[in-house]
Formats: sequence, C-alpha cells, structure tokens
Amino acid sequence: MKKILTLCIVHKNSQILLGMKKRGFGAGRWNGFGGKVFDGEKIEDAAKREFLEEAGIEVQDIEKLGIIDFEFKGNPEILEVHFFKADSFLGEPIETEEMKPMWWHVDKIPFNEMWPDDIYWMPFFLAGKKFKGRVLFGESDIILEHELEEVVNI
Ligand code: 6U4
Repeated sequence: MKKILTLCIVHKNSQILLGMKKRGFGAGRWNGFGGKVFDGEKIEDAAKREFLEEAGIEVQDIEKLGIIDFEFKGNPEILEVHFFKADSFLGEPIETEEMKPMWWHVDKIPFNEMWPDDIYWMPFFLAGKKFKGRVLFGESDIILEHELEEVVNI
C-alpha cells in the first residue's frame, strides 16, 4: 500500500526555508512543507496547496527533484514522498497551526533536528540533482537501510 506525499523547499540566495512542524507526523522537526495528495489531485498541485496552507506563500514554478520511498519496519504502508524545489514565491512566510517557518543558511542546516534521512538527500537537492531512493526505518526512526542514487529523469 502506497501513500503519496509532497515535500517542497524554497532555495533562494544560499538559504532554504524550513518549517518547525508543530503537530502530526514529524512534529518537533524542521521539515520542508508538504503533505498528502488528494484523490484526483496532481502531485504538483498538492505541493503548492500544502505550501499555501502551511506557510501562507504561493510557490510558482516548482521543479520535481526526487522521489523517496519511506518504509517502517513491520508496517506495510509505504510513504512515497515527492520532493520539489522552488526558487521564488509570492507573499511572506507566516506561522500557521502546523508550521513555524524559518530561513536557514545552507551551511547551517539543523540536521540533528530533522528527519535522519535528510542529510543524505539534501546535497543532491541543493545541487539541483535529481534523485531516487528508499529508506527503511526501525524503532525510534533509526535508519536500518537506505539507498539513494542520482537519476537523469524523475
Ligand atoms: P495532516 O493531516 O496534515 O495533519 P500529517 O500527519 O501532519 O498530516 P503531512 O500530511 O503533513 O502529515 O505529511 C508529512 C510530511 O512529512 C510530508 O511533507 C512528507 C514529510 N516527510 C515524511 N517522511 C519524511 C522523511 N523521512 N524525511 C523528510 N520528510 C518527510 O524530510
């Protein structure tokens, strides 16, 4: 069983916009913005909608850079997360019920307060390289297995 999720990060002037997730899945971690794709909704449209809902900004041209399947040991559900990059947006990021947005310099990304896989795919993301991968988590979100590769098309 697969569930499709989006994750979008603005990358602008050596900074990225992350949000401290205040509730739900991944709460307490700095994260990109995103969430579930509705039935019949285009994945890209879901990525834009979630950004507006969670940070109050409209991202325009977004580029899909990656897909990673996340699995949790003992759980048949696979989270297929589609990663997007935005380099411009309309409006000003605002804190919402779900996220507290903050800019981070690319040399000071708070990896120890993020999902533990982020340190693996972030270099691809920042370099604008396309990637595909799979991560298997064990208890306490420890990474048991991970594969990540650069791809030509995504
Ligand atoms: P709602 O219904 O909105 O409260 P919630 O449980 O908060 O749902 P949701 O929909 O916001 O979850 O989606 C989770 C977000 O976390 C998506 O943007 C994808 C992202 N995500 C999931 N696993 C991740 C991981 N291992 N590393 C990462 N982001 C991940 O960087």
